[in-house]
Amino acid sequence: MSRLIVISNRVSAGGGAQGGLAVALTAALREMGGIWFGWSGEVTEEFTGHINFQRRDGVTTATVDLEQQDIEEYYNGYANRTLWPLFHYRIDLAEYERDFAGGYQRANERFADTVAPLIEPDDVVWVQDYHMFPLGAELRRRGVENRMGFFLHIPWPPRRLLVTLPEAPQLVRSLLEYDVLGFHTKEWLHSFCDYARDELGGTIDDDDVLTLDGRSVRLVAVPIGIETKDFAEIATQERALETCERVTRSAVGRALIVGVDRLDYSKGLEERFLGYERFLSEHPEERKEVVLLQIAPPSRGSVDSYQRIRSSLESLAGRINGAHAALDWVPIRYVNQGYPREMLAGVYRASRIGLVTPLRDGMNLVAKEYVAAQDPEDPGVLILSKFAGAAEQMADAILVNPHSAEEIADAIRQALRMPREERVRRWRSLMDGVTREDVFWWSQRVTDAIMSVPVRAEAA
Ligand code: GDG
Repeated sequence: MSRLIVISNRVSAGGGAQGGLAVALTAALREMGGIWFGWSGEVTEEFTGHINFQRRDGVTTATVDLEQQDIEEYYNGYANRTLWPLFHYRIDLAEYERDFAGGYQRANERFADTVAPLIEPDDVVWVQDYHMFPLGAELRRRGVENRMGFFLHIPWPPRRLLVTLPEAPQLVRSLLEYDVLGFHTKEWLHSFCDYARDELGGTIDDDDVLTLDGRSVRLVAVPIGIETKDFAEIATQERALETCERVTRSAVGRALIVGVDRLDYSKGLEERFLGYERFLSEHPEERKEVVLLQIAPPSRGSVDSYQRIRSSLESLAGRINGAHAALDWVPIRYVNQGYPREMLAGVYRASRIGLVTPLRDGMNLVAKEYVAAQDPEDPGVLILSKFAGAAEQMADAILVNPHSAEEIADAIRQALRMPREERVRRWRSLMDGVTREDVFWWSQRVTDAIMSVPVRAEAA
């Protein structure tokens, strides 16, 4: 029986506060047995490769500490200041530094050195996300012949943008060492194919198998989901209902519009505020009927562009509130902190509109959580960006162009006026999708795809 080796930048801390991805990977690891390997989040004076093993929730985790220079160049540098902006189409923010690229490669070699001895012959290796593109190739170099898959949680950028990355050809070639490459959507998969075909001369057959330099890799589009059943249940339990009531009371009869996003420029928060401002200016009669509650826990505070977005949002919220507030009403409640999942579920349930308008997003799980938390008898309306991966599955949301303040304003008005019957019909169809294609469905489909690849040693 094959064990599963999950490799990702960070390993879940376990416990009850985990997000959907951690829950799904933990479930897959529990079922197959195996190890979850990654960076501990800690810094060490000198890299030793010492592994800290722990057993949590029936899963073995194995973590290593990194040197400060690795953290600066690999994590804060190449991952967060080069790849993240570029893969979210923001070449204006991407920094192309050889030191970052070098540190990224070095950290991946260190991960490979450390994890390779833990991998047994029958194990299936599943690497997660953009921090670890070259890890598969580094493992192959160390003689690992196991079945290996990679899943990308963010978009794959269009070819015309990717060519700005000096290391793109090597990075993409290194991906050929995996057996399976997973993306959330067909769109990201096709962008990958465009690059591999038009820049590198690869060929792609009807089954989405890419062949390049004599190597073949299977491409799959499998959208990640949430732990829908649990989340819907949480939303009806005491802590969530308490929060729901508290937030509803604080809105004193007004319709709540909710946004929940890590404070990140990809999430379109400034554009969202401007769209809401447009709604307030265009519909003065409806102004005092709504409140926007934006929850935005800070992330990656050490990277400059994140500090910039934080101060820009603060001044935007201040300006909008200054221009529109009344004695008994503030249009935007902007909360710069995180809340436990149970409370988030309650906030979603209390909100008449879920406003999810990223400029680019690999998938976007908030959209799915919002749907799962609704009261089936009186559900709210999801307004969703066309440019989130989730839009491919969620056609019954009101889909908007997040760059257009007018479209956001129109969508808010449409949602506020939507009759209950239509809200129920749209929600039912969204909820069916979110239930069918949940996070367990996702991890099963991806692991099945990796397991169906013949083992190299046998194939040879
Ligand atoms: C990446 C991709 C892709 C947010 N605030 C709080 C909180 N959250 C939770 C949400 C949700 C998660 O964080 C955010 O997930 P998203 O999918 O929206 O976005 P990213 O963090 O950018 O994730 C994304 C995802 O990977 C998975 O593949 O969908 O496209 O960018 O679960 O609820 N959770 C708690 N308190 C908060 O205040 N507890």
